Amino acid sequence: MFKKIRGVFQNIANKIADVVSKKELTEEELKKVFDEMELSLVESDVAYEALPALFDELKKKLVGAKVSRFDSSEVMELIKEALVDIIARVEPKEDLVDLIRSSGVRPFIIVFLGVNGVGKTTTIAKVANKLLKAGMKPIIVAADTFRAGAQEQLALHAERLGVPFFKGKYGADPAAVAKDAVIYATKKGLDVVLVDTAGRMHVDVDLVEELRKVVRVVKPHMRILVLDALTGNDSLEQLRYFDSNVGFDAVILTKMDADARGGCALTLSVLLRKPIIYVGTGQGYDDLELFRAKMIVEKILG
Ligand SMILES: Nc1nc2c(ncn2[C@@H]2O[C@H](COP(=O)(O)OP(=O)(O)OP(=O)(O)O)[C@@H](O)[C@H]2O)c(=O)[nH]1
Ligand SMILES: [Mg+2]
Repeated sequence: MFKKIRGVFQNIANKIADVVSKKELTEEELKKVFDEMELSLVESDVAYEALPALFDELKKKLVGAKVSRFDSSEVMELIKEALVDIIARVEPKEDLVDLIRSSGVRPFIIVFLGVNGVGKTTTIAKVANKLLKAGMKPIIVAADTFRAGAQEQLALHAERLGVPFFKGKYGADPAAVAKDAVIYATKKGLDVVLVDTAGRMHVDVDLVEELRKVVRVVKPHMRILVLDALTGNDSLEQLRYFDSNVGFDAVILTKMDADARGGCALTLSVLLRKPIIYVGTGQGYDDLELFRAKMIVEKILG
């Protein structure tokens, strides 16, 4: 995991350690090293437009740092601190479970959004598992009434977890299905409604209308955009597309366990203005971790 970006930062640390063997690091020296490494960073999925903010944060920690016999492991520690500061910008204030509990809202409605294949359905199962463990009663709703197999996949997760499952007929209006599910959940005294939506392509105009309608009709308390770490810079496009067309409140970043490059979390930390609440770290129900800057940096830099 993250071999690529780890190598890049190690390289930066080595180069810096060379430059500052006897004096403190200047901004010009840091800039030179950073410029040399720009391409490698971009190849590790750090978006080009995220580079200035990354440089600024490194500058704060490294320029003027005076360490006798500056060695690369010390530089690495400073780089770690800089990355923690950047990534902490998108840390959630509290765990989703606590947020739901303290909201006092019942049922708390969450709509999951995202392009096809990013891991929405799997993530919903993981969130349901988390809620169950916290003693809450979730219901899973299939508002993807279009794709063959979408409902079955969700139904199977619900059955395995022992969570109620709600679906409409194939081809039914997803917004109506979601609304019915909310009415059902209210009657049954359930705590959280988890609505799965159709993926397809993010340039699909009909889908956007469909998602907007779901949001308009069920008025979710939270809209979670699911992004896939493996899609690298495409995830930036996805979040901008969803931001301007549907809107979202928080992100879950999936497939961190399978990500060899590692820059996606860093890019999102710089450019996202919403919290990343969890990261997906595998295919099992327990493979959903709270997003914490220190933990992410440990994963990235080892
Ligand atoms: N390694 C790994 N695989 C994951 C993770 N999350 C999801 N997956 C896998 O990614 C694939 C797609 O996941 P789905 O949950 O079906 O994705 P989706 O967004 O619901 O897809 P559509 O319904 O087609 O839009 C599945 O094989 C999942 O097991 C994760 O955190 N790590
Ligand atoms: Mg799905």
